[in-house]
This record gives sequence, structure tokens and C-alpha cells, in this order.
Amino acid sequence: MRLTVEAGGLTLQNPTILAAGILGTTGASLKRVASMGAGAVVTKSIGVEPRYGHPNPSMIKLECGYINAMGLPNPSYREFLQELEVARQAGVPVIASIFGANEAEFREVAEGLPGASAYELNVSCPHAKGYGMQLGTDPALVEAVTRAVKGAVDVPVWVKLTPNVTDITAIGRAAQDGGADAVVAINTVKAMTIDIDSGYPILGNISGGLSGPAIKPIAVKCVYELYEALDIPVIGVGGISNWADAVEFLMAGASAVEIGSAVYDGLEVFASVSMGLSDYLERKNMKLEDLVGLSHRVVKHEAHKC
Ligand code: RRO
Repeated sequence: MRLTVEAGGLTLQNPTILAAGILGTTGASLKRVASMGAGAVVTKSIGVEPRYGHPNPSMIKLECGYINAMGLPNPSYREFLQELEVARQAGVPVIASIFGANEAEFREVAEGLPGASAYELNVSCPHAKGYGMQLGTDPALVEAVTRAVKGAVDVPVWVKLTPNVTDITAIGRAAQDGGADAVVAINTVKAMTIDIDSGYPILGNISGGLSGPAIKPIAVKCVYELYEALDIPVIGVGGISNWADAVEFLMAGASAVEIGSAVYDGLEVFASVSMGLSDYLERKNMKLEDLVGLSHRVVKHEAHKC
């Protein structure tokens, strides 16, 4: 079954995308992920200056997923440019995740990393002072940053949203008003964990962001709300580890899905999600497009009957 999809201004051979932050710091690792079946890849978030990130421990495996506070470690756009060149040989769209403290920094990074197939604006990291969700919880800032990057590049601009807000649709609308071609939902959920022998918070940064299966229902709800509220496509991310998870996100309204934490269990996840999705569509005699937003149509149909 054909899995080619148009998502947020890009054409993907299949709707699975490597999420930002995982295996995204070198061109070689991005190429390797593409060779394992990802329809597109997103880089680690890249900024103006190099950063070491937060002190260790910065990533912990829990029963229900992972909690991280990496702290935006990255080599800066100047150093990353050569990695992007390598990644571009991957044969799939390469999306540059970028961050900044303000419009000018976002614009500088986007302009300093030419050649990306699209830019994903990180306004949603939950634990980096002055960056991420500190901007991404303010609709005016999200709109301004989106507009600034949109005016500086001639490829699609996606905006990755934080779930750590009362109303994610208000932020999604701000991105749309700024000219975003898609929103990506969701980044990690604010979280922490404590060592009960010592009483110390375990992460070097004290708190961080939760990813993996625990956040899947949160992400599905965010995608569902955004699909209803916006005119631009939604890319789903959060706890997807198999084809059934991907179907759930598509039904909620995602045009494509990003996979992050599940990559730690093996790069086969991209091919196995595509294969499972294809088998599912064949069994149901449906096309991929029929799945996107299906739950909304089912709910409306039921409401109509009452
Ligand atoms: O680097 C990180 O600590 C990080 C980032 Br940029 C992000 O967007 N989300 C996250 O959970 N961690």
C-alpha cells in the first residue's frame, strides 16, 4: 500500500520522521536513520553558540519512558553546517531543528543553516532558561519568531509546541498566524524524579522533560485539539513506538508522525511502523489520507445521529 504523504509542505515517502534530539547531531547518524526507513529526519536543536548542556545525569530511563534534561547541547550552526551537508545525502528531507532566545537569533540560525528541507522551530524545550517553552508559552512571541524565520527562508517552517500550557490551540494559532506551514505536537512534558535514599532530585538540572509511552495519550489529545482548531497540518509526536500508535495519531489528525524515544530500542521502528501501517490500510481497504482526522469525522457523525 502506498504510504507517500504530503505533510507541512514536504513530500515524504512514508509518514515516519525521526524526532528532534535523537541521533541528530551528526550527518552520518541522520543518514543511517534514513537508510533504516525514516521518511524524513529532524536534527538535534541547533543554536547560535555552542553549548555543553546541563550537567549529568541528563537522561534517565523510567518504566514508562525517559526523563531528560540534556540542556540544548549543540555545536552551534557554524559547526553544524558541515553535518547538514552530509545529512543531505540521506535521500530524504532533512529538517533542521533550531532554537534561539529571540526573533533575531532564530533568524540568524535559519539563515546560517541553508539547505535544510524545512525548519522546525523549537519553542518548547521544557528546561532551558531563556529558550524553548519560555518563549513558546507566549502566543505573541511564537507568532513573532515564526514570522521572522518564515521571512528569512524559502522552505517550510514547522513550529514544535509544548504541552505545558493551559490551551495548546492558542499557541498553535499563533504559529499559524505567523505563517507556519505545520505545527508539531508535542515536546516533552515537565517532569522530575527523586532518589529516595538521599532525597536528591536525580537529574543534574533537577527537573526535565518526560517522553515515551507515558505521554502518548497527552500527545494524542493535543493533536486532536490542534486538528480541530487549525487550518495547517499537525505532525504528531509523543510516545509512538509501533504502527498502532501511529494509526492512533493519524486518526487524531496528524498528517505524519515523529518517533523519538522508541529509537533507543532499535532503528527498525521506522520500517516496522511503515509495514504495519501498510498492512492495516490493506486490511481496512483504506488510503493513508482516509485515516487522517478519522476520529473527528466519526465523532461528528455520531453527534449528528443524536
Ligand atoms: O536538549 C534538551 O534538553 C531538550 C530539548 Br532541546 C527539547 O526540545 N526537549 C527536551 O525534552 N530536551
